[in-house]
Amino acid sequence: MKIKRFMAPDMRQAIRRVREELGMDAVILSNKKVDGGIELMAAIDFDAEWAEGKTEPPPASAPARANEAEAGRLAAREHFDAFPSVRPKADRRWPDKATPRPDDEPLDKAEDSATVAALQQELASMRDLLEGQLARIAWSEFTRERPRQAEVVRHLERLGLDQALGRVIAEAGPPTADFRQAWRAALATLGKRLPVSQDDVLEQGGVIALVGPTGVGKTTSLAKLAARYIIRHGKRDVVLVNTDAYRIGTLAQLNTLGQLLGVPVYQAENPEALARVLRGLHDKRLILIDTPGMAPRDDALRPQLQTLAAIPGVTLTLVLAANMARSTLTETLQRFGQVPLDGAILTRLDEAETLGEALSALIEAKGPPLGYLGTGQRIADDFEPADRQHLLVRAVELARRRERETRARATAHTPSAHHERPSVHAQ
Ligand SMILES: Nc1nc2c(ncn2[C@@H]2O[C@H](COP(=O)(O)OP(=O)(O)OP(=O)(O)O)[C@@H](O)[C@H]2O)c(=O)[nH]1
Ligand SMILES: [Mg+2]
Repeated sequence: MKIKRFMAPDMRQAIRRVREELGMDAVILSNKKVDGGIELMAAIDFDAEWAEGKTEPPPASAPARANEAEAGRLAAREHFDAFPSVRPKADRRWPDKATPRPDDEPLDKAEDSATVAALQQELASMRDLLEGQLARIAWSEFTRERPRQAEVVRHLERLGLDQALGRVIAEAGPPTADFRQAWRAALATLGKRLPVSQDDVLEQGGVIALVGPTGVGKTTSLAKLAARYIIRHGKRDVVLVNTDAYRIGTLAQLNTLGQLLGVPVYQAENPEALARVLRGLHDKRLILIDTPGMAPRDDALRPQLQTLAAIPGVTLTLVLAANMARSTLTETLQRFGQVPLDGAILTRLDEAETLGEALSALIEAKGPPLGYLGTGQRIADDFEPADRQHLLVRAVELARRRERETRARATAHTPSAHHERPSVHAQ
Protein backbone atom coordinates (compact mmCIF):
# COMPACT_ATOMS: atom_id res chain seq x y z
CA MET A 1 0.00 0.00 0.00
CA LYS A 2 1.29 3.46 -0.90
CA ILE A 3 0.13 6.53 1.06
CA LYS A 4 0.72 10.04 -0.24
CA ARG A 5 -0.11 13.57 0.86
CA PHE A 6 -1.59 16.05 -1.66
CA MET A 7 -1.99 19.80 -1.34
CA ALA A 8 -4.22 21.93 -3.55
CA PRO A 9 -6.10 25.22 -3.36
CA ASP A 10 -9.47 23.46 -3.28
CA MET A 11 -11.05 20.01 -2.97
CA ARG A 12 -11.77 19.65 -6.69
CA GLN A 13 -8.15 20.24 -7.65
CA ALA A 14 -6.85 18.09 -4.81
CA ILE A 15 -8.92 15.14 -5.96
CA ARG A 16 -7.90 15.68 -9.57
CA ARG A 17 -4.24 15.50 -8.50
CA VAL A 18 -4.89 12.30 -6.54
CA ARG A 19 -6.57 10.73 -9.57
CA GLU A 20 -3.79 11.85 -11.91
CA GLU A 21 -1.00 10.51 -9.72
CA LEU A 22 -2.52 7.43 -8.12
CA GLY A 23 -5.27 6.61 -10.60
CA MET A 24 -8.98 5.89 -10.21
CA ASP A 25 -8.36 3.18 -7.61
CA ALA A 26 -6.97 5.65 -5.08
CA VAL A 27 -8.71 5.83 -1.73
CA ILE A 28 -9.00 9.11 0.19
CA LEU A 29 -7.97 8.49 3.80
CA SER A 30 -8.52 11.98 5.15
CA ASN A 31 -8.94 15.60 4.22
CA LYS A 32 -8.33 18.75 6.15
CA LYS A 33 -8.25 22.48 5.61
CA VAL A 34 -4.77 23.94 5.87
CA ASP A 35 -3.27 27.34 5.16
CA GLY A 36 -3.55 27.87 1.45
CA GLY A 37 -6.15 25.17 0.73
CA ILE A 38 -6.85 21.50 1.30
CA GLU A 39 -4.60 18.65 2.35
CA LEU A 40 -5.60 15.15 1.31
CA MET A 41 -4.11 11.85 2.41
CA ALA A 42 -4.66 9.24 -0.28
CA ALA A 43 -3.65 5.63 -0.68
CA ILE A 44 -3.39 3.12 -3.46
CA ASP A 45 -3.73 -0.64 -2.80
CA PHE A 46 -5.55 0.35 0.39
CA ASP A 47 -6.56 -2.44 2.76
CA ALA A 48 -9.49 -1.15 4.84
CA GLU A 49 -9.52 -4.18 7.13
CA TRP A 50 -5.87 -3.67 7.95
CA ALA A 51 -6.39 0.06 8.64
CA GLU A 52 -9.32 -0.84 10.92
CA GLY A 53 -7.03 -3.24 12.80
CA LYS A 54 -9.04 -6.33 11.78
CA THR A 55 -6.16 -8.09 10.02
CA GLU A 56 -2.43 -8.44 10.59
CA PRO A 57 -0.49 -5.43 9.29
CA PRO A 58 1.51 -5.91 6.07
CA PRO A 59 5.22 -6.40 6.80
CA ALA A 60 6.84 -3.34 5.14
CA SER A 61 7.03 -0.30 7.51
CA ALA A 62 3.48 -1.09 8.65
CA PRO A 63 3.39 0.65 12.05
CA ALA A 64 4.22 4.08 10.65
CA ARG A 65 1.62 3.70 7.94
CA ALA A 66 -1.05 2.46 10.33
CA ASN A 67 -0.47 5.53 12.47
CA GLU A 68 -0.73 7.73 9.44
CA ALA A 69 -4.00 6.10 8.39
CA GLU A 70 -5.41 6.43 11.90
CA ALA A 71 -4.34 10.09 12.09
CA GLY A 72 -6.02 10.63 8.75
CA ARG A 73 -9.25 9.02 9.95
CA LEU A 74 -9.36 11.20 13.04
CA ALA A 75 -8.62 14.36 11.06
CA ALA A 76 -11.43 13.55 8.65
CA ARG A 77 -13.93 13.21 11.48
CA GLU A 78 -13.21 16.77 12.54
CA HIS A 79 -14.33 18.21 9.24
CA PHE A 80 -17.92 18.47 8.32
CA ASP A 81 -17.37 18.53 4.61
CA ALA A 82 -15.66 15.17 4.86
CA PHE A 83 -16.78 12.22 2.81
CA PRO A 84 -16.42 8.62 4.03
CA SER A 85 -12.92 8.63 5.38
CA VAL A 86 -12.09 4.95 5.05
CA ARG A 87 -13.57 3.23 2.09
CA PRO A 88 -13.40 -0.48 1.52
CA LYS A 89 -12.00 -1.64 -1.80
CA ALA A 90 -15.42 -2.39 -3.22
CA ASP A 91 -16.44 1.25 -2.81
CA ARG A 92 -13.60 2.79 -4.72
CA ARG A 93 -15.81 4.09 -7.50
CA TRP A 94 -18.09 6.06 -5.18
CA PRO A 95 -19.04 9.35 -6.73
CA ASP A 96 -18.33 12.63 -5.03
CA LYS A 97 -19.24 16.18 -5.87
CA ALA A 98 -15.71 17.22 -6.77
CA THR A 99 -15.10 14.61 -9.47
CA PRO A 100 -18.14 13.83 -11.55
CA ARG A 101 -17.94 10.30 -12.92
CA PRO A 102 -17.55 9.94 -16.66
CA ASP A 103 -20.86 9.04 -18.28
CA ASP A 104 -19.52 5.73 -19.51
CA GLU A 105 -18.90 4.51 -15.92
CA PRO A 106 -22.06 2.70 -14.79
CA LEU A 107 -23.00 2.75 -11.13
CA ASP A 108 -25.45 0.07 -10.15
CA LYS A 109 -28.19 0.61 -7.60
CA ALA A 110 -26.60 -1.56 -4.93
CA GLU A 111 -23.44 0.50 -5.04
CA ASP A 112 -25.51 3.68 -4.93
CA SER A 113 -27.39 2.64 -1.82
CA ALA A 114 -24.14 1.44 -0.22
CA THR A 115 -22.79 4.95 -0.77
CA VAL A 116 -25.85 6.52 0.83
CA ALA A 117 -25.68 4.09 3.75
CA ALA A 118 -21.98 4.84 4.29
CA LEU A 119 -22.62 8.58 4.17
CA GLN A 120 -25.51 8.26 6.61
CA GLN A 121 -23.32 6.27 8.96
CA GLU A 122 -20.58 8.86 8.71
CA LEU A 123 -23.04 11.68 9.38
CA ALA A 124 -24.51 9.80 12.34
CA SER A 125 -21.07 9.30 13.89
CA MET A 126 -20.27 12.99 13.35
CA ARG A 127 -23.54 13.94 14.99
CA ASP A 128 -22.75 11.68 17.98
CA LEU A 129 -19.31 13.24 18.24
CA LEU A 130 -20.73 16.74 18.08
CA GLU A 131 -23.49 15.98 20.57
CA GLY A 132 -20.97 14.43 22.95
CA GLN A 133 -18.74 17.49 22.73
CA LEU A 134 -21.65 19.90 23.18
CA ALA A 135 -22.84 17.92 26.20
CA ARG A 136 -19.35 18.09 27.71
CA ILE A 137 -19.17 21.85 27.13
CA ALA A 138 -22.65 22.34 28.59
CA TRP A 139 -21.75 20.18 31.60
CA SER A 140 -18.53 22.07 32.32
CA GLU A 141 -20.41 25.39 32.07
CA PHE A 142 -23.07 24.01 34.42
CA THR A 143 -20.49 22.84 36.99
CA ARG A 144 -18.80 26.26 36.84
CA GLU A 145 -21.98 28.29 37.15
CA ARG A 146 -23.98 26.06 39.51
CA PRO A 147 -21.48 23.93 41.46
CA ARG A 148 -23.99 22.83 44.13
CA GLN A 149 -26.50 21.68 41.54
CA ALA A 150 -23.75 19.86 39.65
CA GLU A 151 -22.88 18.05 42.87
CA VAL A 152 -26.55 17.09 43.20
CA VAL A 153 -26.52 15.70 39.65
CA ARG A 154 -23.47 13.57 40.49
CA HIS A 155 -25.26 12.23 43.58
CA LEU A 156 -28.38 11.47 41.52
CA GLU A 157 -26.21 9.62 39.02
CA ARG A 158 -24.95 7.47 41.87
CA LEU A 159 -28.55 6.37 42.43
CA GLY A 160 -28.47 5.16 38.83
CA LEU A 161 -30.45 8.09 37.42
CA ASP A 162 -29.71 9.36 33.90
CA GLN A 163 -27.50 12.45 33.86
CA ALA A 164 -29.96 14.36 31.66
CA LEU A 165 -32.81 13.64 34.07
CA GLY A 166 -30.54 14.47 37.02
CA ARG A 167 -29.86 17.88 35.51
CA VAL A 168 -33.53 18.61 34.93
CA ILE A 169 -34.23 17.70 38.54
CA ALA A 170 -31.28 19.65 39.97
CA GLU A 171 -32.13 22.73 37.90
CA ALA A 172 -35.72 22.66 39.13
CA GLY A 173 -34.44 23.29 42.67
CA PRO A 174 -33.77 26.71 44.21
CA PRO A 175 -30.33 28.24 43.50
CA THR A 176 -28.59 27.60 46.80
CA ALA A 177 -25.05 27.31 48.06
CA ASP A 178 -26.10 24.73 50.64
CA PHE A 179 -25.70 21.18 49.31
CA ARG A 180 -28.07 19.60 51.83
CA GLN A 181 -30.83 22.00 50.87
CA ALA A 182 -30.21 21.40 47.16
CA TRP A 183 -30.19 17.62 47.73
CA ARG A 184 -33.45 17.65 49.69
CA ALA A 185 -35.08 19.77 46.99
CA ALA A 186 -33.84 17.36 44.31
CA LEU A 187 -35.26 14.32 46.11
CA ALA A 188 -38.59 16.09 46.53
CA THR A 189 -38.68 16.90 42.80
CA LEU A 190 -37.68 13.34 41.90
CA GLY A 191 -40.43 11.98 44.17
CA LYS A 192 -43.04 14.17 42.50
CA ARG A 193 -42.02 12.94 39.08
CA LEU A 194 -42.28 9.26 39.96
CA PRO A 195 -45.38 7.73 38.46
CA VAL A 196 -46.91 6.11 41.52
CA SER A 197 -50.53 5.01 41.72
CA GLN A 198 -52.75 6.96 44.08
CA ASP A 199 -55.24 4.11 44.46
CA ASP A 200 -54.75 0.60 45.68
CA VAL A 201 -55.86 -1.75 42.90
CA LEU A 202 -56.77 -4.31 45.50
CA GLU A 203 -59.32 -1.97 47.09
CA GLN A 204 -61.00 -1.38 43.74
CA GLY A 205 -60.85 -5.03 42.68
CA GLY A 206 -61.52 -5.82 39.02
CA VAL A 207 -60.17 -8.09 36.31
CA ILE A 208 -56.40 -7.63 36.24
CA ALA A 209 -54.19 -9.31 33.64
CA LEU A 210 -50.49 -9.28 34.53
CA VAL A 211 -48.38 -8.88 31.39
CA GLY A 212 -44.66 -8.49 30.83
CA PRO A 213 -41.50 -10.13 29.55
CA THR A 214 -40.56 -13.67 30.52
CA GLY A 215 -39.46 -14.36 34.06
CA VAL A 216 -40.04 -10.89 35.52
CA GLY A 217 -42.25 -12.27 38.27
CA LYS A 218 -45.79 -12.14 36.82
CA THR A 219 -47.05 -15.37 38.39
CA THR A 220 -45.34 -14.62 41.71
CA SER A 221 -46.82 -11.09 41.77
CA LEU A 222 -50.25 -12.50 40.93
CA ALA A 223 -50.01 -14.84 43.94
CA LYS A 224 -48.76 -11.95 46.10
CA LEU A 225 -51.70 -9.76 45.05
CA ALA A 226 -54.14 -12.58 45.77
CA ALA A 227 -52.55 -13.28 49.18
CA ARG A 228 -52.71 -9.62 50.15
CA TYR A 229 -56.35 -9.35 49.12
CA ILE A 230 -57.25 -12.55 50.99
CA ILE A 231 -55.63 -11.29 54.21
CA ARG A 232 -57.81 -8.17 54.04
CA HIS A 233 -61.07 -9.39 52.52
CA GLY A 234 -61.08 -13.19 52.66
CA LYS A 235 -60.87 -15.64 49.77
CA ARG A 236 -64.50 -15.83 48.73
CA ASP A 237 -64.28 -13.26 45.93
CA VAL A 238 -60.88 -14.13 44.46
CA VAL A 239 -60.22 -16.22 41.34
CA LEU A 240 -57.05 -16.98 39.38
CA VAL A 241 -57.09 -17.59 35.61
CA ASN A 242 -54.29 -19.15 33.59
CA THR A 243 -54.04 -18.19 29.92
CA ASP A 244 -50.72 -19.86 29.12
CA ALA A 245 -51.82 -22.70 26.88
CA TYR A 246 -48.38 -23.58 25.56
CA ARG A 247 -45.93 -24.13 28.35
CA ILE A 248 -45.95 -27.32 30.33
CA GLY A 249 -46.24 -26.72 34.02
CA THR A 250 -47.78 -23.26 34.05
CA LEU A 251 -51.24 -24.55 34.93
CA ALA A 252 -49.68 -26.84 37.53
CA GLN A 253 -47.77 -23.84 38.99
CA LEU A 254 -50.98 -21.81 39.25
CA ASN A 255 -52.97 -24.78 40.59
CA THR A 256 -50.39 -25.18 43.38
CA LEU A 257 -50.64 -21.48 44.21
CA GLY A 258 -54.45 -21.69 44.09
CA GLN A 259 -54.38 -24.60 46.54
CA LEU A 260 -52.01 -22.76 48.87
CA LEU A 261 -54.23 -19.69 48.83
CA GLY A 262 -57.45 -21.69 48.83
CA VAL A 263 -58.90 -20.05 45.71
CA PRO A 264 -60.15 -21.61 42.45
CA VAL A 265 -58.02 -21.62 39.30
CA TYR A 266 -59.54 -21.51 35.81
CA GLN A 267 -57.90 -22.24 32.48
CA ALA A 268 -58.57 -20.27 29.28
CA GLU A 269 -56.65 -21.37 26.18
CA ASN A 270 -57.75 -18.53 23.92
CA PRO A 271 -59.45 -15.11 24.03
CA GLU A 272 -62.91 -16.59 23.41
CA ALA A 273 -62.46 -19.04 26.26
CA LEU A 274 -61.25 -16.22 28.50
CA ALA A 275 -64.27 -14.05 27.67
CA ARG A 276 -66.51 -17.05 28.43
CA VAL A 277 -64.75 -17.79 31.74
CA LEU A 278 -65.02 -14.12 32.75
CA ARG A 279 -68.76 -14.00 31.96
CA GLY A 280 -69.23 -16.89 34.35
CA LEU A 281 -67.27 -15.09 37.09
CA HIS A 282 -69.11 -11.75 37.03
CA ASP A 283 -69.91 -11.96 40.74
CA LYS A 284 -66.23 -12.17 41.81
CA ARG A 285 -64.54 -9.01 43.06
CA LEU A 286 -60.94 -9.82 42.11
CA ILE A 287 -60.02 -11.87 39.04
CA LEU A 288 -56.29 -12.17 38.45
CA ILE A 289 -55.19 -13.35 35.00
CA ASP A 290 -51.75 -14.86 34.52
CA THR A 291 -50.28 -14.53 31.02
CA PRO A 292 -47.22 -16.10 29.37
CA GLY A 293 -44.06 -13.99 29.10
CA MET A 294 -44.10 -11.87 25.95
CA ALA A 295 -40.92 -10.65 24.27
CA PRO A 296 -41.04 -6.87 23.77
CA ARG A 297 -39.63 -7.21 20.24
CA ASP A 298 -42.08 -9.89 19.13
CA ASP A 299 -44.28 -8.62 16.28
CA ALA A 300 -47.17 -10.56 17.80
CA LEU A 301 -46.97 -8.54 21.04
CA ARG A 302 -49.26 -5.70 20.02
CA PRO A 303 -52.09 -7.87 18.64
CA GLN A 304 -51.82 -10.15 21.67
CA LEU A 305 -52.11 -7.22 24.06
CA GLN A 306 -54.90 -5.64 22.04
CA THR A 307 -56.89 -8.88 22.05
CA LEU A 308 -56.50 -9.13 25.81
CA ALA A 309 -57.40 -5.48 26.41
CA ALA A 310 -60.46 -5.78 24.16
CA ILE A 311 -62.09 -8.38 26.43
CA PRO A 312 -64.75 -6.50 28.42
CA GLY A 313 -63.62 -5.52 31.91
CA VAL A 314 -59.98 -6.59 31.52
CA THR A 315 -57.27 -4.12 32.59
CA LEU A 316 -53.55 -4.65 31.98
CA THR A 317 -50.82 -4.28 34.58
CA LEU A 318 -47.22 -4.39 33.36
CA VAL A 319 -44.68 -6.28 35.46
CA LEU A 320 -41.08 -5.05 35.29
CA ALA A 321 -37.99 -6.17 37.16
CA ALA A 322 -35.86 -3.49 38.83
CA ASN A 323 -32.66 -5.30 37.84
CA MET A 324 -33.41 -5.15 34.10
CA ALA A 325 -30.94 -3.13 32.00
CA ARG A 326 -31.92 0.50 31.42
CA SER A 327 -32.33 0.00 27.65
CA THR A 328 -34.48 -3.11 28.17
CA LEU A 329 -36.69 -1.24 30.62
CA THR A 330 -37.20 1.57 28.11
CA GLU A 331 -37.95 -0.83 25.28
CA THR A 332 -40.33 -2.87 27.42
CA LEU A 333 -42.21 0.25 28.50
CA GLN A 334 -42.42 1.47 24.91
CA ARG A 335 -43.60 -1.79 23.40
CA PHE A 336 -46.07 -2.77 26.08
CA GLY A 337 -47.19 0.86 26.24
CA GLN A 338 -48.69 0.48 22.76
CA VAL A 339 -51.89 -0.43 24.54
CA PRO A 340 -53.33 1.36 27.57
CA LEU A 341 -51.73 0.02 30.73
CA ASP A 342 -53.58 0.48 33.97
CA GLY A 343 -50.61 0.14 36.26
CA ALA A 344 -47.22 -1.44 36.85
CA ILE A 345 -45.53 -3.70 39.37
CA LEU A 346 -41.79 -3.44 39.91
CA THR A 347 -40.25 -6.70 41.12
CA ARG A 348 -36.79 -7.81 42.27
CA LEU A 349 -36.04 -4.65 44.21
CA ASP A 350 -34.04 -6.93 46.49
CA GLU A 351 -31.80 -7.95 43.58
CA ALA A 352 -31.26 -4.53 41.99
CA GLU A 353 -27.88 -2.85 42.45
CA THR A 354 -29.42 0.58 41.93
CA LEU A 355 -32.99 1.78 41.49
CA GLY A 356 -32.25 4.82 39.35
CA GLU A 357 -32.41 2.96 36.04
CA ALA A 358 -35.93 1.69 36.68
CA LEU A 359 -37.05 5.07 38.06
CA SER A 360 -35.50 6.95 35.10
CA ALA A 361 -37.23 4.62 32.63
CA LEU A 362 -40.62 5.00 34.35
CA ILE A 363 -40.27 8.80 34.55
CA GLU A 364 -39.17 9.00 30.91
CA ALA A 365 -42.11 6.83 29.80
CA LYS A 366 -44.47 8.90 32.00
CA GLY A 367 -45.97 5.82 33.54
CA PRO A 368 -47.78 3.48 33.86
CA PRO A 369 -48.21 4.23 37.59
CA LEU A 370 -46.46 1.88 39.97
CA GLY A 371 -48.94 0.06 42.17
CA TYR A 372 -46.82 -2.55 43.97
CA LEU A 373 -43.22 -3.49 44.59
CA GLY A 374 -41.82 -7.02 44.77
CA THR A 375 -38.98 -7.22 47.26
CA GLY A 376 -38.22 -10.95 47.39
CA GLN A 377 -39.52 -14.42 46.64
CA ARG A 378 -41.79 -14.90 49.65
CA ILE A 379 -45.43 -14.58 48.65
CA ALA A 380 -46.81 -13.44 51.96
CA ASP A 381 -44.06 -11.01 52.97
CA ASP A 382 -42.08 -9.60 50.06
CA PHE A 383 -44.67 -7.29 48.54
CA GLU A 384 -45.66 -3.73 49.37
CA PRO A 385 -47.67 -0.88 47.87
CA ALA A 386 -45.48 1.54 45.92
CA ASP A 387 -44.68 4.60 47.96
CA ARG A 388 -42.60 7.54 46.70
CA GLN A 389 -40.86 8.14 50.02
CA HIS A 390 -39.94 4.48 50.47
CA LEU A 391 -38.70 4.20 46.90
CA LEU A 392 -36.41 7.19 47.36
CA VAL A 393 -35.10 5.97 50.71
CA ARG A 394 -34.42 2.56 49.20
CA ALA A 395 -32.68 4.10 46.16
CA VAL A 396 -30.41 6.19 48.43
CA GLU A 397 -29.68 3.26 50.75
CA LEU A 398 -28.76 1.02 47.81
CA ALA A 399 -26.37 3.64 46.45
CA ARG A 400 -24.76 4.08 49.89
CA ARG A 401 -24.41 0.34 50.33
CA ARG A 402 -22.77 0.02 46.92
CA GLU A 403 -20.31 2.81 47.73
CA ARG A 404 -19.44 1.18 51.06
CA GLU A 405 -18.83 -2.13 49.30
CA THR A 406 -16.70 -0.48 46.60
CA ARG A 407 -14.64 1.28 49.27
CA ALA A 408 -14.25 -1.94 51.23
CA ARG A 409 -13.09 -3.78 48.09
CA ALA A 410 -10.64 -0.99 47.26
CA THR A 411 -9.21 -1.08 50.81
CA ALA A 412 -8.91 -4.85 50.66
CA HIS A 413 -6.85 -4.54 47.49
CA THR A 414 -4.41 -1.87 48.68
CA PRO A 415 -0.92 -3.25 49.50
CA SER A 416 -1.09 -2.00 53.14
CA ALA A 417 -4.32 -3.95 53.68
CA HIS A 418 -2.55 -7.08 52.48
CA HIS A 419 0.21 -6.48 55.00
CA GLU A 420 -2.23 -6.02 57.85
CA ARG A 421 -4.10 -9.20 57.04
CA PRO A 422 -2.15 -12.37 57.47
CA SER A 423 -2.22 -14.21 54.16
CA VAL A 424 -3.53 -17.75 54.00
CA HIS A 425 -0.18 -18.93 52.74
CA ALA A 426 1.72 -17.35 55.63
CA GLN A 427 -0.23 -19.24 58.25
N1 LIG B 1 -35.63 -12.04 44.35
C1 LIG B 1 -36.84 -11.96 43.82
N2 LIG B 1 -37.31 -12.96 43.07
C2 LIG B 1 -38.53 -12.84 42.53
C3 LIG B 1 -39.34 -11.71 42.72
N3 LIG B 1 -40.49 -11.90 42.05
C4 LIG B 1 -40.39 -13.11 41.47
N4 LIG B 1 -39.22 -13.68 41.75
C5 LIG B 1 -38.69 -14.97 41.32
O1 LIG B 1 -38.49 -14.93 39.93
C6 LIG B 1 -38.67 -16.21 39.37
C7 LIG B 1 -39.64 -16.11 38.21
O2 LIG B 1 -40.89 -15.71 38.73
P1 LIG B 1 -42.26 -16.00 37.99
O3 LIG B 1 -43.32 -15.39 38.80
O4 LIG B 1 -42.41 -17.43 37.61
O5 LIG B 1 -42.00 -15.14 36.68
P2 LIG B 1 -42.99 -15.02 35.42
O6 LIG B 1 -42.91 -13.63 34.94
O7 LIG B 1 -44.32 -15.54 35.76
O8 LIG B 1 -42.25 -15.99 34.42
P3 LIG B 1 -42.86 -16.56 33.04
O9 LIG B 1 -44.24 -17.02 33.30
O10 LIG B 1 -41.93 -17.68 32.72
O11 LIG B 1 -42.79 -15.47 32.05
C8 LIG B 1 -39.16 -17.11 40.48
O12 LIG B 1 -38.07 -17.82 40.98
C9 LIG B 1 -39.65 -16.12 41.55
O13 LIG B 1 -39.53 -16.62 42.85
C10 LIG B 1 -38.82 -10.64 43.55
O14 LIG B 1 -39.43 -9.61 43.78
N5 LIG B 1 -37.56 -10.82 44.07
MG1 LIG C 1 -45.47 -17.07 34.90
